[in-house]
Amino acid sequence: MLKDTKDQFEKERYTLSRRHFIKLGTFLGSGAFLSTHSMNAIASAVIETHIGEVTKWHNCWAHCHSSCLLKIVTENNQIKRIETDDIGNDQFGQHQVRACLRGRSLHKRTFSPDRLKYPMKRVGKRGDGEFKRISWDEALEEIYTRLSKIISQYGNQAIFSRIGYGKPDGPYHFVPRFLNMIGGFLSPVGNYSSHQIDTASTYTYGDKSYTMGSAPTELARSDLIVYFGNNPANTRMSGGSDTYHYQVSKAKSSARTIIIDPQYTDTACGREDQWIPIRPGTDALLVEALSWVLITEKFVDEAFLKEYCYGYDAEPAIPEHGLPALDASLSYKAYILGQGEDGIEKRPEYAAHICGVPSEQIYKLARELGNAKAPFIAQGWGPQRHAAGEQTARAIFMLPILLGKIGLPGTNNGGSDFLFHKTDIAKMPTGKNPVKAKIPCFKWSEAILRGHEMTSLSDGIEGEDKLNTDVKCVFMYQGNWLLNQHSDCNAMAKILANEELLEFIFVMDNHMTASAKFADILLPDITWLENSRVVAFSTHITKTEHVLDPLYECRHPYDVFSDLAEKFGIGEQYREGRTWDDWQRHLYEESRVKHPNFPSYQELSQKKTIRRPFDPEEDRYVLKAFRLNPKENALSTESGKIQIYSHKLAKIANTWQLDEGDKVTPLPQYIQTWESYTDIDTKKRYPLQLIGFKSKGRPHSTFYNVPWLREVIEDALLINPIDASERRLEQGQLIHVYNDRGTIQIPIKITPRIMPGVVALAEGAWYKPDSNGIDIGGCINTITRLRPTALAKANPQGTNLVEVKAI
Ligand SMILES: Nc1nc2c(c(=O)[nH]1)N[C@H]1C(S)=C(S)[C@@H](COP(=O)(O)OP(=O)(O)OC[C@H]3O[C@@H](n4cnc5c(=O)[nH]c(N)nc54)[C@H](O)[C@@H]3O)O[C@H]1N2
Ligand SMILES: Nc1nc2c(c(=O)[nH]1)N[C@H]1C(S)=C(S)[C@@H](COP(=O)(O)OP(=O)(O)OC[C@H]3O[C@@H](n4cnc5c(=O)[nH]c(N)nc54)[C@H](O)[C@@H]3O)O[C@H]1N2
Ligand SMILES: [Mo]
Repeated sequence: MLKDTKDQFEKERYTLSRRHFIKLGTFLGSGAFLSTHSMNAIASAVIETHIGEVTKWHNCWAHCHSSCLLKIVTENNQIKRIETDDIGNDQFGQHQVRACLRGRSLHKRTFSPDRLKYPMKRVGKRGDGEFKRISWDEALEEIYTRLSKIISQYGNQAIFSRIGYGKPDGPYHFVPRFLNMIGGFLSPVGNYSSHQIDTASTYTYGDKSYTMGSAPTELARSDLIVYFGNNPANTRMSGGSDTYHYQVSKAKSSARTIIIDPQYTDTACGREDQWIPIRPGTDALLVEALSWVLITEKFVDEAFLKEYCYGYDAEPAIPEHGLPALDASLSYKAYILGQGEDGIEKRPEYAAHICGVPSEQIYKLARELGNAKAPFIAQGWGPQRHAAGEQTARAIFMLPILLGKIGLPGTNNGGSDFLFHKTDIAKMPTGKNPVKAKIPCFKWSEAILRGHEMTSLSDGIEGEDKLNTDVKCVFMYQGNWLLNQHSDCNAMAKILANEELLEFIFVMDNHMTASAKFADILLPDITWLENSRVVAFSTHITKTEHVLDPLYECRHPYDVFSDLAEKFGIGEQYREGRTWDDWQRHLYEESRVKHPNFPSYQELSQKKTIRRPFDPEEDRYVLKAFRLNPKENALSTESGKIQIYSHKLAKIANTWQLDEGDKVTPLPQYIQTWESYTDIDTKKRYPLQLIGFKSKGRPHSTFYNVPWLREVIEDALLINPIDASERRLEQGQLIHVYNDRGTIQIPIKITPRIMPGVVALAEGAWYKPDSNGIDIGGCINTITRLRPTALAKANPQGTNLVEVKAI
């Protein structure tokens, strides 16, 4: 029996058994297709299945960017079951886009008992979760009054806002549009996903778009795949997404595949040729050792490095770029060969004991890389979500750079191998933000405590030299980053509870999350199935329709923000005479100017979903134009070339006020950080490294409240048998994993799929402290740290030292 249906409302609304669900779910990531009709098949809007049943096309808006097609079978405005794409061909490029377990359990999320039903105002202490129901008008009036007070007392810079990832790629720009119209807000630089690699990409390749490298379809032309902390089997797992592209393309080339990760991931899972477990945070050191072999054994492409790159060796001055000459002793080559400032040769023997990778393996990998014709080297974003993550990302970029294997078929630039799952639909215009100052996204919480002290040199403030106020209001739409997805939940709970420091917290969500409990005003949003939107993805364009009428008193956020704008006397300016549907049409028509091959809005509205077949053979490798003509297609780096040595970073290293132990270096070099494998002092008490990862069971914290998913993919701390037996732990037992910041109570999973000395926990479980302050919800961020990285000032959530004990 399912235990998750306390709510009567819910009981009435599903008929699908769990067994049926799991059977469907076995398609998860497998790309096993039931071939039916021909390509270009177009689903009709409403298909009668059984008498009384109506099937409507929708799609899953989970934050993995696959936007899988869903067929929602309803009867009398009630959902009977959710099926997925069964139309189209099973030929790669025209394939069905089959949803994973999340999309197929969407109704469970929709009707979850903790669904927010009415606008609410906090009555208890912040965080206690005590609210009283109020009317929409009372809620909007209260928001108006509180925002107005903050603006008049502290100015708009005191309002921090960013959109969370409840439903990505969407036209939810109605929030910044509203805030900009009332005078602006303190906006974030970067995000929790990829701020470090984006920064690395900007310094190395000229802008952050190079975080995304070649598409997985290029694997078909590669002879060696090397993945650093990249697990598409979890992160892009749907049947139509990159995991499938990865499998099909890899099968075509039979490329040797090497996975470098502390975990034996599902991406490896018997489909790899070699798993190289590596200690978290040490990839940059491994790359240095590989570089040493590549240089000393003459595998590097000197001609490429000279023509396309800057700083491998000595460089002459480039007056047109305002660059001084670079002395050979400052170059990358000198650094690796021990002819630089530190005088250390970066031999594999030196790296081996820190990385946990035997030196013979390092020599072997370097030679394989050196001999590969088209190595495809990619990184996920786990390696960069660490204390010196920018350095790690820059270091991994160095491998294809040294080999000169960039801008060629089958190769990659060392970035992430996402396909081209882009939403091409125009966004609602947000106007200009009158507040110029921006803050690194992870630093918003520090700005509550000391915003007025924050400067560009000490805290990475952009747009202004300094902030002139502390943050007094947090305005959060569809996020759980007040604490759950941020770091150090216990410390954050104290900061958020302090009403003198933080005067107003606004949250609009679907569920009573850990963050929602801290709201002063909490608004109930409609969920995906009550909403409509146009999405254009690599494989299809869909105009989803309302499957359900808005439940309870939930309202469309556009209408809510439009009414709020009305309170500020700018309703008409906000709406420009359009309803939400009018905006959708308008934005779609704008997109068609850029994409004339898109169907008309009318056709799309009628057909609901239209396939966009793609040619898997098409070139999708990055930096093609640059490789063909580096002068005409110069990069926007300091030298116009791939920037190995950065003068800008050399300047930052000399001018920024960095915290003790933090380092910025002009070369991509390994840095020993706090709470790393080499932090001997902290390791005396907390000997295990803890990393997080993305669970198959949810996108972050969204869908956590779906018991089906939790049953299928159980949350547990992964621990190696060696570490478990040292602590006399048994399979499945409840343990405490802890450090100075807090304690999490969770079962363990003893498995050789995690390397000794490292434990791993899926991120996204909901923080739930018991009366002793122990987090029985299992949220990893209860024990992650608030200290940002040195350069991007980003979230280091993979760098943690902990201990585990039986309870
Ligand atoms: N330790 C650790 N922490 C991490 C990470 C990690 O790897 N390790 N990963 C980080 C990353 S990469 C990211 S992107 C962030 C993500 O962090 P967030 O952006 O906070 O994403 P979610 O946790 O999914 O929270 C999204 C919220 O939106 C709500 N929601 C969903 N749909 C809707 C809707 O239609 N309307 C409204 N109003 N709300 C909706 C959901 O209920 C949920 O509460 O977490 C970061 N935190
Ligand atoms: N199922 C699912 N899919 C998702 C999401 C989700 O929450 N659930 N979130 C989406 C979002 S917002 C994002 S940003 C993406 C990105 O997701 P990523 O950040 O790429 O995913 P992670 O699982 O955090 O990390 C990838 C791998 O890095 C490994 N790793 C951690 N530290 C290190 C290290 O120091 N070195 C090496 N070599 N490996 C390391 C982890 O073990 C993991 O296997 O995923 C997206 N897709
Ligand atoms: Mo993310």
